[in-house]
Amino acid sequence: MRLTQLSMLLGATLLGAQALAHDFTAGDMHIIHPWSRALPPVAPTGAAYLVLENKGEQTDRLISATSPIARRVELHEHIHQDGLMKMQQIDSVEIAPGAEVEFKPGGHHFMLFDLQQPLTDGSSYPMTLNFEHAGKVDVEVKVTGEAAAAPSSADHNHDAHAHH
Ligand SMILES: [Cu+2]
Repeated sequence: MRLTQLSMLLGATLLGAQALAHDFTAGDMHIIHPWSRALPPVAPTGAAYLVLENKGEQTDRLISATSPIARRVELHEHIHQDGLMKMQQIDSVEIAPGAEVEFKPGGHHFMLFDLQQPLTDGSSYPMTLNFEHAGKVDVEVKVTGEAAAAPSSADHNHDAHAHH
């Protein structure tokens, strides 16, 4: 009885993971699981993440991105400078042949400015990626609230100060 319940639970979890992972292919470029963290409706900016995999034999370059839900989308990276974590805009992201470049919190990300619709958990929105070789690729970005529960180090420091 217990085993049956467990396997049903596992099955559901696997199905859930598969539904969550979605991917897109354009030429040699494989784009895996574009996602955004859910934000309060008033948030003016958001971020998007994904994984780029170059299955071809020439270097490609992500040049820009656009989305109908944001007035402007920029490519950003995080850098450590004078002991601080800062983000800055970058012109392009190079994807070498066979390489996998992961956009993730604290690393490369798409910055969406002037959001035209809220990033609510369970919703999705279109984004167009512009590659030097693979060209324009439309992807669907899924918004998830999962990761929002993890406090950032900044929040943690703030709490620590408040209590001492
Ligand atoms: Cu940014």
